[in-house]
Amino acid sequence: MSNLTIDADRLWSSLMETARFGGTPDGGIRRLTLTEEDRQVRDWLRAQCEALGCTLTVDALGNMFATRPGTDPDALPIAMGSHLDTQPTGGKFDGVLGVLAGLEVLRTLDAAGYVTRRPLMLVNWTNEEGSRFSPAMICSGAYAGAFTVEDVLARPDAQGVRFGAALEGIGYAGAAPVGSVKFGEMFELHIEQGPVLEHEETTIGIVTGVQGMRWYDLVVEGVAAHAGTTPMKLRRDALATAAELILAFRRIALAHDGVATVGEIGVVHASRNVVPGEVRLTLDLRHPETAALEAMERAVEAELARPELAGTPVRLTRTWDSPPVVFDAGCVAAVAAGAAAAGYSAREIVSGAGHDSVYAARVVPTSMIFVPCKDGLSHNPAESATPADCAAGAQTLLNAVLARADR
Ligand code: HGY
Ligand code: MN
Ligand code: MN
Ligand code: MN
Repeated sequence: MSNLTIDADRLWSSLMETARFGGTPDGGIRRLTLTEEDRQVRDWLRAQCEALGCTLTVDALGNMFATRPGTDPDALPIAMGSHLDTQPTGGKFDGVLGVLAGLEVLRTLDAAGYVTRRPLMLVNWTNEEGSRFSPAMICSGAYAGAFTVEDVLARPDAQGVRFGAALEGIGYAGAAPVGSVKFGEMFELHIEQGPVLEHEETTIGIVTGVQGMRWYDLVVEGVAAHAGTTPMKLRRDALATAAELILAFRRIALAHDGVATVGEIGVVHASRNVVPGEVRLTLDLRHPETAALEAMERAVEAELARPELAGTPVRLTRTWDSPPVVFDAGCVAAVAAGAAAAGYSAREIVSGAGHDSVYAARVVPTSMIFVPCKDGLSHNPAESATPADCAAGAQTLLNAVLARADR
């Protein structure tokens, strides 16, 4: 193992510097994919990578690949990366830590004049969050062949702006065909976005896999009616039914030891003195095992079929299915060895959150590194991690990558 050490202050300084692109007064970040703020942070990253002598390739979905040459130009690069986009109420670390830690690895090698045998590659995946354009991880998904480029480019946001138009608008519609930029392995550093590592006072999460996720859209169809003249027994109140469903989904998740989240609720043509006639919901179901996800989905369907809901029928559409993922044992071992070499406390963990590595793992050996975040909070402006933990994650990344880059 090399004795190269990342520069913790330089990493932290870049995390704080990039936090201004979309920074919000409450200390969070709102940097939705393919917005002006996203363009700013992409331009910043491009400049940093080019200053290190990397070659930047952008593909047709705006995925960015910066390659640092090795001594063997024919060897497949080792990739490090994550995403720069955030949730509308995002924080300073989700995604960007993985990109900036990869940049810190490149900076450390550059400062040491150290050239690896295999090239190294830093990746920024477009639209990991799936908040503006659904579903999440759609561009790493397209890279892995799970979505066509045409399908992605045509997807509209809530204002009807198509992905392709937004991508053109920020100048990151690249020439490289999606999937054409090759790498041999992927290592992604990310905050855990949950409370386990912090609770156990463990520095590094050796991520062995990612739980399965299914997304649904639901439309509850009632009848809009006068709020004053329509007796309770004669109402077809879509919002009352939606309220019952939200609690039913919660019971289903608890019964299966999974998670269920009603992410958005919209009352169509809402007005305070109109009985809600139509309500639209989103539902996010997750579980580490496919059989349990199936069982949860069947339980949701049974709930919607209850005779009591005949007056407010519900249309359910599954819009995304991301099966559970098991990461490559060799890459997982490289992360464990990278943490051990630096003397960090570490434990294996399955990711509750989705990440671009879910799709990277379909095409190359992949693993992830987690570091703790305060109170396990994420997708929240209060998201926070310590400089020491961020540095530990980056050092583990450097150690894991170097162990393979010179073989
Ligand atoms: O939803 C997710 O798990 C991811 O953070 N987009
Ligand atoms: Mn993320
Ligand atoms: Mn996220
Ligand atoms: Mn994520």
